[in-house]
Parts: sequence; structure tokens; C-alpha cells
Amino acid sequence: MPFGLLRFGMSRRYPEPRMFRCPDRLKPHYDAVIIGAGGHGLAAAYYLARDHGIREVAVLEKSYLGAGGTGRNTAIIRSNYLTAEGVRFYDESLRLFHDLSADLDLNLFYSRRGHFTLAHSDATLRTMRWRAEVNKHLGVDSELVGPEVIRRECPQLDLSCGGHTPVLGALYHPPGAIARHDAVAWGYGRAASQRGVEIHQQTEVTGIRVQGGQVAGVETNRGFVETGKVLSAVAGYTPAVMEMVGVRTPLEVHPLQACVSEPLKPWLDTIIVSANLHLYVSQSSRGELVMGAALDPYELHSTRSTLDFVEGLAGHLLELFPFLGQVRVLRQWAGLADMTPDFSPIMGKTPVEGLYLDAGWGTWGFKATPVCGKTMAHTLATDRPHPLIVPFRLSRFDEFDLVGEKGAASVGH
Ligand code: PYC
Repeated sequence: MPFGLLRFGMSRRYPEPRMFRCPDRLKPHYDAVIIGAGGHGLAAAYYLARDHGIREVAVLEKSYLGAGGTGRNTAIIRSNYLTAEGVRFYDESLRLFHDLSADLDLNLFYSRRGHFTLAHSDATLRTMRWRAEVNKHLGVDSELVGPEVIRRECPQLDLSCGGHTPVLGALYHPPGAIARHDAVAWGYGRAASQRGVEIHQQTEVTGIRVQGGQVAGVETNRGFVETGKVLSAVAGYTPAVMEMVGVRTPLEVHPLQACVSEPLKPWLDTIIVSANLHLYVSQSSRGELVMGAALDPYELHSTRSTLDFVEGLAGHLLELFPFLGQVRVLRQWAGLADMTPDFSPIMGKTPVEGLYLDAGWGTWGFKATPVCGKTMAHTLATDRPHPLIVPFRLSRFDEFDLVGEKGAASVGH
């Protein structure tokens, strides 16, 4: 928008508008309160306002917008899951992502790349074949390919993998994509704000008031807010929020570390994941290699990142791409991954009337942002779980009705 740029750049009288409004005060009442201004919470607010006309909504964030998992992931989007429930759910997200830049009127740098999950063993090949068959059955573009296709699509990859664990084949998922994760949160935040939703940063929920089994409001560091509907979308902080109402979830919180390299000229068109080496890498539109590895193997509530992690990751990266030896790591970080026992999310209603949960995002939350927003907005507005999320209900753990998705998590656990 060159005219806008000129106007804001040349004149003090036209300060550039903020992405979203920051009202000074909390209102005493909202129709719904969303805890957590990450992608999921903001997307739910947007669809509540857009699709259900519920605009008296406050999104409360104890830190800043996108401070949690939204800003700490490696921005991979795919739907090549193992279970029918997972494939349908993530495929709807991929479909929504495809048109999201136009929908939110913001360039999200959505870029279709093709996603390879490399197999270095017969056992992994078998799981990849299984996933490919489930995917194809549900209309998702995935196939098991041999080394020649990998070589054609990613000629820089050393298929011998240093001679230790040669690549035998891969699950190839052409629709696999990446996007700018911060922009997704900003886009949803701006679009929700334009529809009347209020986003309050530095606003911590310290308690949830329940009367007669029904949510009555939330206590915050800025006072009490009355509401009959609360959505918790706080990923790694879910156990703390659920403790406020005495509801237990089977979540374990582990750090998941990641890093980016210095910017390089574009050379890597595809997303490469190695299930055996616990490594994934893609190249962002800024030229940085965006890389991650397995979860840290212990429960910990910390976003510190370690030298051990970068050393381990660099070793494996060089087995696949030996020519990267001189490339420098620019920055590294960690996010909190809230893992469920079956590696599927927890979504829907809770035993407390009016309290809804969007959690269990482990290492797969970013790609689900749009579909979570849509389905949780539907669930809040109608007080009925959206059909796509029924399999992910919290009560499945009591009902022995798990959705085992471990083979498609893409990261070592
Ligand atoms: O599920 O694609 C994935 C993923 C990549 C990194 C962490 N999870």
C-alpha cells in the first residue's frame, strides 16, 4: 500500500494505526472471555464475531500477543496424519490456511512446499505406507516414494546420510506448506478487533468463578469480569488454568526447542523431516533455515534453550546436508508442548458448564490454528461440540476411546 506508507512515513500527524485496538479498561461483562491471545484464542474470537455474531468478547493475555506456542513453533502445515479423525481435522485446517491471507487481508507468507518424512528403516517405511493409505482413502494427497523422487525434489540431500542410516524412502505430501506464524496471530487479532473483539495484554486470569456448576466469570489482575462462557486456549499453561476449577487433564508439559540459521539464498524448496534423526528443516521466506528436533525428554516448565540441543541438531542436519558446515545459528528458543497420552488434542466442553477447552497441542498446534478457531467458536456459540472435534473430547480418557496419533507426530517423543 504505497500511498499509506508515504502518508505514515512522511507525516507526524498520521501515526501508523496499530494492528488492533488496545482499550484502556476491561468492561464489567462480556458474552465470552478467551484466555490466551495466541493463534488459537484469537482465531476463535474472530470466528465467534464473524460467523456467530458474538462480538462482546475479551481475549485476555497475561503476556503479549503470540508470546506462547504461536511464536515458538516451526510453522509447518500438513494433514498427512495417521488416524481418520486427525486427517479430516487437519485437512480442514489446510483448506482454511489456503485462503487465509485473502480472508484476513494480510500476507501470511503461506507457501506450499511439499513435505517429505524420510524413512531410514523398514519399520518407518511401514508406518509411512500406512499413513499414505489412510491419507489417500480420505482424499489427501500423500504417497510413499522411493529415493529417486526425493533426489528429484531435493537434490541437495545426501541420501546415504553419511553412510550410517541411508534414506530408504519417504512419505511425500505435496500440499505440505509453511506460513509466517506471527502474522497468523496478528491477522486474526486485527480481524477480530475490527469486528469489536477486545484484546487485553498484560491481563492475567488468576481464578475462574463457578456458581452452581456454571461459569460466572474470571478473576484477573485487573479485577473481576462477569461472563457465562470461558475458553481456555493456553497450551502449556492448561494444567494451571484447569486447577482453578479442580478439573484434571492428562497433560505432560515438555519443552520443545527450535532454532534458525542466518539467512541464506533460497535453495531448499521442500520441508524435510527425518523421523529417525528427529529433525525437521525448511527455509523461510527470509532465507533462514527453520529447524527443530525431538521434545526434551523430561517434564519442565521452561522456555530456555540449550547448547546440547543445537549440537545434537547440527550433527543430524550435517548428515543430511553436509555442505551446511559453515552456516551459523542465528537464534534459538523453546516452547511448551502440552502432550496428551494419545498424541491428539483435547477440545470441547468440560465438566464445568460454560468452560471450554482447547489444549493438548503438543508439537502440532500451529497447523491447527484456523480449524481450532472455527470449531471452538462453533462449540462456544452453540454449546455443542463441532462434529470435527467430537473425537478429541476430554472424556475420551475415561471412556477408553483414545485417538492414537503417535506415528504421525513428526517429532520424536
Ligand atoms: O507436526 O509437523 C509437525 C511438527 C513439526 C515440528 C513439530 N511438529
